[in-house]
Amino acid sequence: MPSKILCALIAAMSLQAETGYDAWLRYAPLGDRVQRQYREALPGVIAALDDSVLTASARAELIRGVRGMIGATLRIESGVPSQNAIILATLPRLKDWGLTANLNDDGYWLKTVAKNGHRYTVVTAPNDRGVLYGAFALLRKISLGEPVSDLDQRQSPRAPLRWVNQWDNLDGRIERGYGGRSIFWENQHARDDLSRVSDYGRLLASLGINGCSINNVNANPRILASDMIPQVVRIAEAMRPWGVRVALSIDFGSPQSIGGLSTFDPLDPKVAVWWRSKVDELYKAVPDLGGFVLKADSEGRVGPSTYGRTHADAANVVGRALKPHGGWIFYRGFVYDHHMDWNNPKNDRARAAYDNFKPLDGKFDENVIVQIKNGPIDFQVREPASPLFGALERTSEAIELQITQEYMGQARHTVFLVPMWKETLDFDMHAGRAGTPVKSLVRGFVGVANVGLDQNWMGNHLSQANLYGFGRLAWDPDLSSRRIAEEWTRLTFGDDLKVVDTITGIQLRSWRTYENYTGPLGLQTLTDITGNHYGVNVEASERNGWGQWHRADAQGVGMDRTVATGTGYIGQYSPEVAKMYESLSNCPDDLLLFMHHVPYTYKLHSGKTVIQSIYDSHYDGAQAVTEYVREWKLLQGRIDDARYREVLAQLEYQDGQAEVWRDAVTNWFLRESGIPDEKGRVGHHPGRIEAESMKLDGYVPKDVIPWEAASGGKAVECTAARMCAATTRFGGAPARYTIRVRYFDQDDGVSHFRVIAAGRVIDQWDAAEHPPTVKVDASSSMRRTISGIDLHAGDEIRIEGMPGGSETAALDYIELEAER
Ligand code: GCV
Repeated sequence: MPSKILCALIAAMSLQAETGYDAWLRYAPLGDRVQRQYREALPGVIAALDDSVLTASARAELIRGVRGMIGATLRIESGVPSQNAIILATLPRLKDWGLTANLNDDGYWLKTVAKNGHRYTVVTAPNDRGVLYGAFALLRKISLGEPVSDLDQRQSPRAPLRWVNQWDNLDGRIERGYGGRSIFWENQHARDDLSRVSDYGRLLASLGINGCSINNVNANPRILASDMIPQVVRIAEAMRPWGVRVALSIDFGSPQSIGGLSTFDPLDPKVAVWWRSKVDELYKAVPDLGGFVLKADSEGRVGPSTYGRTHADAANVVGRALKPHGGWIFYRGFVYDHHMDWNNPKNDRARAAYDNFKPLDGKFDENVIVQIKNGPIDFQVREPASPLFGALERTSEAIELQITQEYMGQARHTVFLVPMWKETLDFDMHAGRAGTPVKSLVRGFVGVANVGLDQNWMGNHLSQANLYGFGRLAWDPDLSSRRIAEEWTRLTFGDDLKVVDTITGIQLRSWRTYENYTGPLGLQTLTDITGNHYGVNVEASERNGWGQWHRADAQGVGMDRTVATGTGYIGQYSPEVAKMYESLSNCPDDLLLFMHHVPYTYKLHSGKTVIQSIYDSHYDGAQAVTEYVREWKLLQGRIDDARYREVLAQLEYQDGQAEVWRDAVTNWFLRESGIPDEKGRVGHHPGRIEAESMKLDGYVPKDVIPWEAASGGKAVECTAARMCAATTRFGGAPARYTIRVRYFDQDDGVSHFRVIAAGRVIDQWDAAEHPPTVKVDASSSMRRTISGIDLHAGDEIRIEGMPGGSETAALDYIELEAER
């Protein structure tokens, strides 16, 4: 076949619809020339010298990857082939090859070895898990077009414990999961079909992740019931070929609730015996169980405080049961009082982790890991590094990062979190000496992943980059954000330079963008914190016990956490760090309002006042998302159409949501501060016609709560069981216009909308999305864009809404913009 035709065929094949299921392990065919080069560089034979399930997985993966990318089928041989070959073997198995390497467990060595006149591509490691990781690394090299003919690459993971947590409930729902229902559980049982679990294990192994807890940290005690153990066994079997140790989240009250004891006091010998026998029972069935994750005395979970005992008492009684089996207990540092008195200016949730755990430093057993969220609050859009990282000197620590985007747009917004995580990992805690970045202090990395049954695992193609990025950082926290973003993009969408540049560019800007339109300057995500953690609700954090206060009032904004006049939180850092945050003049703008309460007129290092900076960043953030849409559209035809369209729809939706955030937050601060936007944008929306000011037929005005969630604080609702209409007469200059209709689409029905201009139906659609709300609020606010409409003075514009289910076809406004 002529090579041109072949190339075209390959190009067409690689543009076939993709679901995202294979994520970064697509092994898409490489170009013809590259395939030829790899066929020459790679042996055609493969041999696994260890008799191990993991090595068998490594071999199968290499065969699969090489076939996919290069179109060659590796031949399996046993023993050392007397021809060029890929050899998979642990280092002890290669004793007489003269190969020695100083590698940590799970590390690997890719080495080209000339021996007996043959060339061997050796994938070796201290343990079989490392061999598996080496196989994935070799495949990654090929996918990225790197040379493989003369290999000598040694890699060791920085931290031995690299786990993901899944917050899956036994009924199949996932707390804060945005990619569908649980791959593990349904109806209180492990799913019959666990093939997704095995495929998840493969994704995790490709990143070097070696542990996965399979149920919610808000744990159902039943997970430890004897009849659940066979279910856990099945899940562990599905993960085992990928070297992923399964772990369980446990409830601290279990000795009582399922053990039948009268107590769960950690110092009661009966309780210790119960934990030992339960753990023995589990390990008999799952000998490689990773251990437990424990959330105690937090957000309503029971804990040692019931008996006046400490977190160390609690962690150690469980840890001692796990110890003989090599199991770990990850004890969560996320302990705080969610009934704090908000009137007391000295109260501060940010202090809680340090206040609870610092006094216990040195009292935890060796197999206890205190699992600390990256920041002191709760996965907000920007937080400083938790002071606890620098404070525990004689206790093992893990950093907990949230891959699932709870406060980060819930996979409906593209937010690449690696740059944020790196800021924490690289932050020097000055823990006794300079040069102690968080990444050097932790023994473990934990990512709350919450993948689900959706074909693309996460609910948004671009969100997969966060799982990838977490795994890569857990392996090597020195990797740059750009490198990770580029790698992921090339593996996931191919090598087209325009595609790589565009997607990498969007990803790298996306955290700052999201911060700009949600909560800049350390305000934290200004979302509905007592509700869905998604849509905007500026005051939801105030006047309640949850402690995510920003303390905005008419004069100023921010939490005073200084030692001098505030909560004293800053004093939990080492003196060097505290010095930076304590003084207004040294505190970085990005965290100013997290650390200080200042007047709106306070001048930032940027030269802007706080209020103007809030206005500007919201406009910048929303504008940046509009730009993503423009850039993404230029990729049409360069990636498969299915993912092109799905991501486009997601970005267009995000664009509309960013506008809601922009308007809501800026209007809220305008009303509160009374200080106008010096650029005249806030509160002025030329071309916008509020639905409540239109001629209404059946529609009735409604106050939206919170008021900032709707333009002018109001919407109109169709509460009659018939079609309603809102009509206006066009009074502008005749031209071609884009009409944007801002309406509401809740998750409790399907309304139908029709737009008629000058007597012609110009658009109609069903409001059938599933946003995380049944209310008319910011989370259900949607935007429909209709372009190319010629309007003349006096033309009637009419929006018709037909309610469906409990949905009321609510409307906020229309906006007309002349096209250029
Ligand atoms: C699993 C936040 C989340 C909760 C989560 C908790 C935790 O508060 O909103 O859903 O509970 O963190 O990390 O334990």
